[in-house]
Amino acid sequence: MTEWLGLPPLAAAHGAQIDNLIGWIHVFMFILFVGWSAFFLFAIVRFRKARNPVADYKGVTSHRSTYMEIGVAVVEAVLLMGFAIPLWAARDNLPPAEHEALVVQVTGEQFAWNIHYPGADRTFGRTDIAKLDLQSNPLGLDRDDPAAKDDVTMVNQMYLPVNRPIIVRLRSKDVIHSFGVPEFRVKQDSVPGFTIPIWFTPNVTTADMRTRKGNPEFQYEIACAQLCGLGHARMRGVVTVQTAEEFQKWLDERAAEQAGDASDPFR
Ligand SMILES: [Cu+2]
Repeated sequence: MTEWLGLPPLAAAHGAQIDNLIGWIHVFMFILFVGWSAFFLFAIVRFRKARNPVADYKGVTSHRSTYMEIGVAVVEAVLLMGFAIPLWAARDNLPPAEHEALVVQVTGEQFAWNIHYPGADRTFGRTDIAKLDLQSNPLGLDRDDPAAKDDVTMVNQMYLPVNRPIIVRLRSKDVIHSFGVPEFRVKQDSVPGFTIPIWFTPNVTTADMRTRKGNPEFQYEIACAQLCGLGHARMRGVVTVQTAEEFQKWLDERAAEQAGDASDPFR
C-alpha cells in the first residue's frame, strides 16, 4: 500500500504501521503544499501593484482565512494524536516480556558494534573494565563469572531468529552512536552512560529476502546513524536473520567455541 514511498523492503512485524504513518504524513503534507501554493499564487496575482497602487489600511474583514487555519491545525492534531502518539506509545510502552523475547546487548564504540548474547542461562555475564582489551575482549567480559560461561560476544555480526521478539539493549562505550536497520524500521541513538531498550520482531529471514530481491548477496545492515567520528562511515554491522533452529544451532556452536576462553570474538 505504501510502495509508492520507495522505502527499503519491510522485514519487521511492526513496520507496516510505521510505513502507514509515513504514507499519511506525505498525503497530508501534499494537500497542505497544494493549498498553500494555491494561496501563494492567488496572493501574488490578487495583490499585484497594478491593481493595488495604494496600500489598503483596512485589510481582510472576512473570517475565511481563520477557518482555513483552524482546518490546518485540526489536520495536524489528527496526525499527532490519531497516529503518531498511539504508535509511539505502542512501540515505547509495550515491550514484549523478557522470557518470550531474545535479549541482546549491543554496545557501540568507535567504530564497531559489539553484540553480546546472554546464552542459555539468559543472564549477561559480569563485565569488568580491568578485563577490557580492544582486540581480544572489547566488552571486558569476565569469563570467571558463572553467568558469563555461556555468553557469546561478536563484533559487527548479529544473528537473530525470525518471528521472535528481539529486545536490543543499546549502550555506548564512548560517544553517541545510532543503531539503525532500515528494513526493521528501527533507529535509536546509543548514549554513553545509558542502557536504552528497543524492540522489534524480524519476520523475513536473510535467505527469504535474498530470494525476494533476487540478490544472493543481500544483507541486513546495521548502519551507524549518528556522525560519531572519522571512522563513522565504516561503522557497519551485518544482521543475519535465520530460522529458530538455525539460530539455536549457531548460538550453541559459538557458546561452545567461546566458553571459558578469553572471549576472543574473532575465533
Ligand atoms: Cu557510530
